[in-house]
Amino acid sequence: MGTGATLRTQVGILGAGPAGLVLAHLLAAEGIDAVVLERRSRSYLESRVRAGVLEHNTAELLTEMGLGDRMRAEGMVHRGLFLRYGGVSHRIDMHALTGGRAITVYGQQEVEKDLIAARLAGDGPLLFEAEAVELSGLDTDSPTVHFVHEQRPTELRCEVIAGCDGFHGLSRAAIPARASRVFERVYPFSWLGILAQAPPAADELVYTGHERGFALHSMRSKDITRLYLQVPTHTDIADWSDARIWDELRVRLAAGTDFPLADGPILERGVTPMRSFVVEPMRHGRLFLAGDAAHIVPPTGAKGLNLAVADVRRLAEALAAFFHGGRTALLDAYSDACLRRIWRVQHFSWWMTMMLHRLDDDPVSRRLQLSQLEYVTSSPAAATSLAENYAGLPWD
Ligand code: FAS
Ligand code: PHB
Repeated sequence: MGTGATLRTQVGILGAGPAGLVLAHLLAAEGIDAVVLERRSRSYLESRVRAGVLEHNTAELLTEMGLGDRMRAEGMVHRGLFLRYGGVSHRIDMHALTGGRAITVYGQQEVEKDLIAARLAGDGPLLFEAEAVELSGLDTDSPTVHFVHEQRPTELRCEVIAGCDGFHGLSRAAIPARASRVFERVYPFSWLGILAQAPPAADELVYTGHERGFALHSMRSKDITRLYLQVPTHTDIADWSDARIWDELRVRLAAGTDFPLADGPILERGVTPMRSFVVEPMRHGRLFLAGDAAHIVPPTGAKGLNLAVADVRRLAEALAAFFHGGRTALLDAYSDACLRRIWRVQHFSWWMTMMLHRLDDDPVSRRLQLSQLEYVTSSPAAATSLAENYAGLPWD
């Protein structure tokens, strides 16, 4: 790397997504210095439409961090969700089945706006359009992030690097292949997602397992609906006209008097591939991975963002013990402790995906899915299992 400026901090954080920014805020509350490097612009992060569901734990943590005001004002607390099949919606009463836990529907871009505003208001440095290009010294106590900002090569000398740079980031690749193991399952379908200027057809989320395929009705406000369709892998969004999207949604969601799906202008659309992915361990020397940099779940369980927050809550606690007392036990236990929750969430996301998506043309598969849907919507024990995982199991 060329010799540019050199910055110094305690923790270098790659990525200003939910993982990086929640970590930065938690560290600031502990008086630990961090610099956040983000390759994209602020406007990109604040407009990128992605996750929409905050687990009970995540909403509580944002509130505890003092970042929950707008979420409480504009987000929608949902105490239940629907599974819809055979043209009938069956409600899972999450709140009753979990002793009072619920989800909050609040778009990821809104969470990003709140986190970015808090960081810029005084928590510490957040550099946009600053791309990390190399990590060095990971096996020393003074690793370095080499990055480019405003066309200038710069070095960030730190004591710890947090790889919060997502699935396509740099940090996971900085771990030598011999020192890590990847677990991956790519599903033979994707999700076509739209954001529509149309009032939601129901007060809560509706997941459907139609014989033509999966569909999901979610929302962002009383005027904005978020909808998803299972489509074949490598689907080209250009092949799906507005009319085709709405027609397929109406069929799969069995739109009708009890589910008046209203169409409207499509404000945003995209196709997201579906995979389960985990890298083990989530640490290499002084580099710690968190969030999508370490794992990807199929979005059927609405877990991606929430799992990222669970990782960094644990990492922040471990870094506080390290910087305030030189204790390394929590850092040494970080990866295994995160992976226990990650695999629980991977299983739940896989389970929801298998129950609700068209898997193949085998009629046995369909009968097994219908039997499972009938069991989950009629057995309190089965419904409780779905409810406690969907609302988010308590953090340990
Ligand atoms: P993120 O990917 O959010 O953030 C990583 C950041 O690092 C990015 O801003 C990136 O620009 C930056 N970065 C990367 N490389 C860098 C480098 N070299 N230098 C500096 N910065 C770098 N989850 C759900 O729960 N529900 C959903 O419906 C859902 N939909 C999704 C749709 C799409 C298209 C995608 C891609 C993901 C979706 N997810 C969903 C998952 C998503 O919400 C993630 O779980 C969540 O963003 C994870 O947060 P982070 O780990 O912070 O990673
Ligand atoms: C969303 O509202 O974007 C959403 C909701 C539930 C999911 C995935 C995405 O499982």
